[in-house]
Amino acid sequence: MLKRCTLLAAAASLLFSAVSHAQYKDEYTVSTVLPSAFPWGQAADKWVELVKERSDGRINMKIYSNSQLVSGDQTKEFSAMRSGLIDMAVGSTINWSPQVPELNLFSLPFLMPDYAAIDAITQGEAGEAVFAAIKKRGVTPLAWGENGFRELSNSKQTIDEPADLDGLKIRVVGSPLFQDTFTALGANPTQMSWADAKPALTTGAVDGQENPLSVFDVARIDQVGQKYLTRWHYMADPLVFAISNRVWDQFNPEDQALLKQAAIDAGQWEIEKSRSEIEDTLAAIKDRGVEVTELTDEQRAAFKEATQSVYDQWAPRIGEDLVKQAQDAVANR
Ligand code: X2X
Repeated sequence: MLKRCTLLAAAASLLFSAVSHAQYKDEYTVSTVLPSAFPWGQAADKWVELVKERSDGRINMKIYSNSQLVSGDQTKEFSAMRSGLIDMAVGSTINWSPQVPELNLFSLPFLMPDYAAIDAITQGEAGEAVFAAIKKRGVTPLAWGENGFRELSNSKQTIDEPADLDGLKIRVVGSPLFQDTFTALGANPTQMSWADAKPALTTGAVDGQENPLSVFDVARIDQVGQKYLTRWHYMADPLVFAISNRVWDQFNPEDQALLKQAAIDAGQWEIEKSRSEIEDTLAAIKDRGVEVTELTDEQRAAFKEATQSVYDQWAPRIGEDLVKQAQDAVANR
């Protein structure tokens, strides 16, 4: 009897795995903005590699970089995932913030002074609340990665106080929050995709931009006239490994756990790697003749002060409680 039961159970489980396996796609699309030459693309590569390895080749994912699945418009990536046009993505909080207002949290100027502050938010209750907000809007977040602290570059002059930004045309991406930050600083912000950014810098349609050092370095932003770089660490954009709810629900619980753990491991690997490379990246940028300005605490405080209005404008949209939770996490880090 026992033997028969065991056999039956085995047959049932075989059948179940055959059926559930049959529902899986041959290949899942993974969207990214930046390709493999950048830490962001490497985070996605690592995820794909770990999933393939741990599933013995049952779950295959293919990366489409340069936002090509949304014709270069990175602010449409989240909607495309929600509607099932894209299965998975490793995306920046900035690019998804038009659809998930809570993600603007990370864009609040000077909220996170250092890596420990980022971790205090992402790894704590505020991070959980942000993940819940993403899930509610149709996408399942699995893990955090990191694009990095975004520094300011321009083609005109050294910037070490807000007045230096006066009238400068700055390329920004994503959320209207950036319009408000740069307007508060007296600059003239213009929103455009990453695909349009380099051409705009080349022609001088804009004077400056903000991106992590790794992006400045790999994309060779110095070659399009960006001679001045200010390390103001005004914000950092985490990356989120995520999967459309519709696709997520098709995986059995074991494979859901596998996908999630692989994302966590890939994210941790990428965060550590990109943080450890930052000094070398900085040296490489300086070697190419870029003038790098480090702000003193006082100078940074002046920028912080000048952008306080952004909190008043945005805390209600992000959620006052979430902003407070994040501020407390930073204060207690
Ligand atoms: O467009 C940018 O600046 C980039 C590549 O950093 C993002 O996608 C947020």
